Amino acid sequence: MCDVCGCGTPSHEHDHEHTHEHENVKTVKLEESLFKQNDKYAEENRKHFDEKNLLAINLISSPGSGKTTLLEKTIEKLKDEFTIGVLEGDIETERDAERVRAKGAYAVQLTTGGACHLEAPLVHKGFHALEHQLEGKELDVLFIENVGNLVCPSSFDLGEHVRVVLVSVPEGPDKPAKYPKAFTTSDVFIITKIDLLPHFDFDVEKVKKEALSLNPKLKIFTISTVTGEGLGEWINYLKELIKNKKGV
Ligand SMILES: Nc1nc2c(ncn2[C@@H]2O[C@H](COP(=O)(O)OP(=O)(O)OP(=O)(O)O)[C@@H](O)[C@H]2O)c(=O)[nH]1
Ligand SMILES: [Mg+2]
Repeated sequence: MCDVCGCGTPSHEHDHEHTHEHENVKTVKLEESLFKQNDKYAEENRKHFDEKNLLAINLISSPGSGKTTLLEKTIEKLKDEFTIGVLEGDIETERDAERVRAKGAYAVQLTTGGACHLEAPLVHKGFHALEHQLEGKELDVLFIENVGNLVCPSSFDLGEHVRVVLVSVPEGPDKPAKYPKAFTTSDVFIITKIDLLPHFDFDVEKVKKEALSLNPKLKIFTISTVTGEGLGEWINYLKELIKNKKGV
C-alpha cells in the first residue's frame, strides 16, 4: 500500500451512512508530517549531492514511457567520460537495475513493495548502498528512475537538482493538461518514442505549447531511442550540466 495516497488500501465499505470528519483530520495531519519528513531528507540528500559536486536527476513518467531505455542509451553515450550511478525505483523486481548495470552504470534497485512513488528517505538509503559499490570512485551523475506513475512522484522532492518528465507518443497528447503537477514541478519535458508519430494522432507542437503554458521554463526534447533522433541534443545538455556541477 502507498502510505500517502492510500492506493492499494481496501475500500471502506459501509451498510450505514455517516461522515468521517475525525478520520479526515487524522489523515491531513499524517500527510503533513510525511511531507515534512520527506522534505527534511530531500534537503539532506541535496546537501550530500552538492558536497560531492554530483548532479542528481529524477525521471518521472507513466509506466512504459521509456525511462529505462533512455537511461540505457544515455549511459552508453556518457560512460567513457563520466562515472554514472542509478537508483531504480520499482514496486517489484531488480530488472531495471540489471538493465542499466549491463550498460556500465553502478545501480541499486529500490523496491517500494507497493508504494507508487519514491520518497527521499529511501533515496538516502539507496545512495549510501550505491556508494558502497564504488570502490573509491566518485560519481559524476546520479539518475533516479522513479516508479512508473505520472501522479504521486510529482509531490515528492527527492533532493534532485533536475526533474525530468517523460511522455511517450502512444500515451496521447493530453497528458500535460490532465497531469499538470508533473509538468509544473519539472525542469525538463521529454516526448519519447517519436519514431511512432506516423501511427498516432499526436501534434508535437501543440503538446509542447500546452506544456509551456503550464510551465514556461520547461526545456523540451523530442527523442526516439530506436532511430536515435534527438538523442544528441539530450546528451549535450547533460554533458553541459554535469560539467557545470563539477566546476570544470
Ligand atoms: N518505438 C519505440 N519504443 C520505445 C522507445 N523507447 C522505449 N521503447 C519501448 O517501450 C517499452 C517500455 O520501455 P521502458 O524503457 O522499459 O519503460 P519504463 O518507463 O522504464 O517503464 P517502467 O519502468 O515500467 O515504468 C519497451 O518495450 C521499449 O523497447 C522509443 O523511442 N521508440
Ligand atoms: Mg523502467
